[in-house]
Amino acid sequence: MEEEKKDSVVEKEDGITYGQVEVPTNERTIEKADELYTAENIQVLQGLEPVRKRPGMYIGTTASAGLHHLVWEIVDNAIDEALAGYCTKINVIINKDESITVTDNGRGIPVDIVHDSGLSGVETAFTILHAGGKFGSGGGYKVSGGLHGVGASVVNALSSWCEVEVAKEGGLYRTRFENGGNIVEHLERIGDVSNEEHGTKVTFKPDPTIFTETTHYQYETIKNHLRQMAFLNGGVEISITDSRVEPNLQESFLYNGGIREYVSFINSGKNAINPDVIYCQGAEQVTLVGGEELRIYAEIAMQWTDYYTTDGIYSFCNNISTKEGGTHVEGFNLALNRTLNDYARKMKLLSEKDPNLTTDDCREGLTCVISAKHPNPQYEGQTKTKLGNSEVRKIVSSIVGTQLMQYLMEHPVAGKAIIEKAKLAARGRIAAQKARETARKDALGISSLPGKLADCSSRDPEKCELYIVEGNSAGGSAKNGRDRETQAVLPLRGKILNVEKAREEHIFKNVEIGNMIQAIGGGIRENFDATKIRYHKIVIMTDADVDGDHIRILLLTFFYRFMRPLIEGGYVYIAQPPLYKVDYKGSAYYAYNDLELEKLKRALQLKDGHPVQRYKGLGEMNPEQLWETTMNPEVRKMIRITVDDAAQAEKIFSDLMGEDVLPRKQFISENARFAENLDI
Ligand code: TSJ
Repeated sequence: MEEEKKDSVVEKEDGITYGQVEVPTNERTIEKADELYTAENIQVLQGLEPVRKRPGMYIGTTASAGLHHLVWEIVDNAIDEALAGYCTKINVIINKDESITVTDNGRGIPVDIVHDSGLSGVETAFTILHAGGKFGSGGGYKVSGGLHGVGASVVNALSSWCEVEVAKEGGLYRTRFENGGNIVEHLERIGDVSNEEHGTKVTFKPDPTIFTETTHYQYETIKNHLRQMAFLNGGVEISITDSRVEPNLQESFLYNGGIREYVSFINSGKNAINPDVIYCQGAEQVTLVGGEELRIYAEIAMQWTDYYTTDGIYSFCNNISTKEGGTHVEGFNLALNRTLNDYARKMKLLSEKDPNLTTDDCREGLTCVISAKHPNPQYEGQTKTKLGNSEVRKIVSSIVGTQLMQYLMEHPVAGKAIIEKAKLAARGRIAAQKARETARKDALGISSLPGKLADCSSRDPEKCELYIVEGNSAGGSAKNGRDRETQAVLPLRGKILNVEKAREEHIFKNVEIGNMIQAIGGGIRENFDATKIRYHKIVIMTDADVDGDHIRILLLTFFYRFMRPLIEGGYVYIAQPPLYKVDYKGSAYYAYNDLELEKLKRALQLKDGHPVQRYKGLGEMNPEQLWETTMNPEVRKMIRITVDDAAQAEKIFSDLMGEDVLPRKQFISENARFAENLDI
């Protein structure tokens, strides 16, 4: 889905129009004489048509994610102003008509005429592609920036209308664009403001002819993103208001502790090994071959918990999540491993004969946020979310190497606890290795599919579905009611193991878990291979009661920890069995929630007191009913599980599995904050 970002040097065509102004052709943009520009900075004026022609090139998708991407782009610009040191507060409002307003208290976008375009700075930013940075004076560089690093002009191009107000140097200015960025009101001074008042206000309405799938903004999605931005940019207050509901929803995020508070937030509800979050930071000036000076900044916050997982590292570059890691993470791993081993030897916590701790040993239970800011980031990897700049490796490793060692020397109690945790991990690793070997031998012995699995006959994974069903009786109904060609059924007995709380060696001995691993067939953990899975839909089917909720969460946690690509790839679903059945004139009608039941009663004009059956469990349905309501692809409803923010997912799972029951209840009542409803 990701498409490559266009080169910033664009071949110019004849007579390109943008806004309503004709651009002279065959001229390279003249750069300001007092600024040194490299080839990469040379930009050619270009209108907005390419954006409307191929929106996917600029925002990835025109589905819900792309719709939200527009907000991220605008907010990024305000965050840049904050990083430049001129803005402390950003407000985001979802308006009643699903337009979005973003305001900041920065300097205000420049209103002077930009020589190259003949337009005001504001109009230039909003009507010329790749105009970002053109009107910016020297000094701070743009470090923020969405996945594709495009700007206000892209948002404007994809909006049915867009209004900008700037308060600056005593004046209030305003301009308006319509139908994909045409200027309908040029920037004009419309009033006075006090000299202390300054800032930018942008309101845009996404164009429904572009966003054909949905124009509905998700409060939770925007809230989570803004909270993440507030964590990554400590000291900037970011608020969200949802004006679509009465009373309005409003939340505000301000973390003066920045990523330290991010780590605390992720770890809340877990038991900490070191009580304080350890924090390292530093910047380095790098001189490139051409003599260009770059300032690279990195900060790292870390805290160990009594968890057994090694995937608690959340890395970012320029506020963008680097899901595939990269040089900043490599530098961190290197320094972490070296420092903990050096410290452990120095403090005699590891004896001469003990082997070194591995990186995974050091990472067990660790929650860590790594945030780098780089003026010229290079992204690699399958999804272009892997930081590639090699100079970052040394910068991060030197920051962590020095400052972590210093912290440990000054905090010997925490230091000892961390080393003991890593030593425990090493012991567990060796035990797990043995358990795995035994498990492999066992598997070789049987090498067949689990006995309880009623497999489907098709061998085309794309067509095949695996129903994981709570209880043997529901399993029986599902086996008899299913489409034998494409639907397989694996019944589970009772509760499955909580993998969040169990050591790996126990996990591998658990029968139910072994059955699922065998049935799905893609392996686990780092050896998981999504191309080998035997079913492209894994459907969790549990009762609509407390036990069912719990089993569902345990299963999701298992998939999240052991087969994460299954969740990331959108292969996991939750079946939605009906809650009610109404018999009326010889036919059966089903309702999946209370609202539907009310609608149904009205539609059938049922008298009060007409009998309604409330299903207490799947077992109450016979095979035909189960097929008819829950398994038949023509009519069933399923929820597809998605995860787009790893830290958020981590938080959800640890909340869910933690001792505290409240988050679990809340999760269940909200029916999966990270799940999107699909009618399939
Ligand atoms: F994206 C956007 F353009 F729509 C947008 C920009 C949206 C929002 C909500 C804020 C902003 C924005 C831009 N806030 N603050 C600024 N600052 C500048 O553009 C700016 C101001 C002064 C100077 C200067 O050198 O004096 C330079 C810049 C880049």
